Amino acid sequence: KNADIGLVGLAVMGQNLALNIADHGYTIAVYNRDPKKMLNFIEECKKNEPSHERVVGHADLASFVLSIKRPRKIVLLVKAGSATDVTINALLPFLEQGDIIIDGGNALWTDTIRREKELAAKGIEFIGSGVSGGETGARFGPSLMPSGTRKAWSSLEPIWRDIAAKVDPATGAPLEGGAPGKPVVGGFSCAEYIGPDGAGHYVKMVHNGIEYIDMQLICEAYWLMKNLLGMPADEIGKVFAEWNKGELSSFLIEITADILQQKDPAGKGFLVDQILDTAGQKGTGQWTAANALELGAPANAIAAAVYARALSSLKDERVEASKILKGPAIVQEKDKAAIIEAIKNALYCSKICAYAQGFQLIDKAQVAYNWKLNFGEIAQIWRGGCIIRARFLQKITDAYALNSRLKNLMLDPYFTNAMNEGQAGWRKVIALAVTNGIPAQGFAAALAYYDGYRSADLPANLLQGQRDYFGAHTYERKDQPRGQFFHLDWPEAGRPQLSIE
Ligand code: NBP
Repeated sequence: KNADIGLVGLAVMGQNLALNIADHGYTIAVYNRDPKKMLNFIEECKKNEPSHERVVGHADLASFVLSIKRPRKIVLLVKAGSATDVTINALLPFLEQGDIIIDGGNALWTDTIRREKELAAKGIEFIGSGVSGGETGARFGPSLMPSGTRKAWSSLEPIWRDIAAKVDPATGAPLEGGAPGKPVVGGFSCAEYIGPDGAGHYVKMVHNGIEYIDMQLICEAYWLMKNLLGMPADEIGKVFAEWNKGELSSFLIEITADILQQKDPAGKGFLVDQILDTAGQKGTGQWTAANALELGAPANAIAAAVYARALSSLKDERVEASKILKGPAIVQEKDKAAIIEAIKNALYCSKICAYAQGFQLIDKAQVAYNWKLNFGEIAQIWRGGCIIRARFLQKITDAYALNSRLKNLMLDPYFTNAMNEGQAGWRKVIALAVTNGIPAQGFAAALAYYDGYRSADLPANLLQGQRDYFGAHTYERKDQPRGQFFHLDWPEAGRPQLSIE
């Protein structure tokens, strides 16, 4: 009984998180459904890992569970969905009251709420923890978004804080440089208690929704530079590398600069030009957009990113349609420097909208699911380790520190100013995309959100009139207090006027 923690699921995430935990001085018991994978992992650890003695493999669940100190902490990193339920049910006969299961998979938050309830009835604690950062994050410091009871969190907290990504507390800059056996220590730890039951997985899901639109916006910036300016991939990559030195600095911009400058190993120019233009998806972006629809949150840019991937997947249809459906001929722009600057503005302003939508959605969710979430802390733990880590997140942290009840990120003075400064370029880029027939649905959706949100008046007066006309749904009047509802018998009232015409 000497393991500090256990872990089930030795695929890419489980192996890396186990090594991260061991590097921080904890003894970890590991188990995988297929024992061959566990044995291979242990063999590899012995060859390559300084902390291998602290990783102990088990081929059967009973010995695995019994080897862990009580109250037991068992991390699941199995395929999200039914595999998680199967694994929990397999563990249950060996668990005792007060033991804690931590699901680090990308679970749907409603599943986490259900699992927490079912396990609480059996005296078992359940933490749903978002884990972001992919393979490298899991190995050297992910962003961790745990939720469950405070009691369970206090038991997990020391390990979770140790293994999470670290950032400079003042600047928010990630502290890099972790290596096997030499983890990064000190700094602000990107692991923070999010709230009860499914809150952690919900926040992780929205993180992924933001990731979808963040990636889509970067792709649109690349596509506009390629098509409006005729720039080759490596030159565009250098622009991204330059942008990475300023307010757009982020993990995604950094890897984009690398990807665009990568030569094709098969010798055909740049690799990006040889990659088939169909994007896959595993579902978290779609969950985010679907839940935004359900809660009535205007996350249209996040949804646009999901639709853009769906459209990209119709490659054969698009190839056929391109022979039939015509658009304007692209006229390349002459003033390269000015257009690049405008695209940069479009990217930054759209990105602000994407985050504004993500936080607005989380705000709706906390009301719907009875959570009390701390937006400043969420922004803080996204500063390091995760895929959307960015210099910009320090500004979001600052915005919520200044006003924890901020209604919309765009209303923070820094972001209001950024939108004011960038919007001329943003509008110009979208106009050029439209007149040249270049799809830029992420930029355009974000601008529609911005223009809609800043409009005191919208044409929904007519819409409500239509609803009242055909469905007697009633309307409120501008000249009467809110909450008083009116109905007109439209066909009757309208007919005399129609007959005059
Ligand atoms: P996968 O999502 O590919 O899952 C593979 C693991 O699940 C293996 O250990 C496999 O066991 C186990 N498993 C399966 Br599949 N069905 C099972 C079942 N019925 N019972 C028990 N175990 C089962 O691995 P991953 O990419 O490492 O991701 C792990 C979790 O972390 C997922 O929930 C994922 O969504 C989440 N996540 C992934 C990333 C990423 O970048 N990959 C990032 C953040 C979060 P076997 O070896 O016996 O088949």
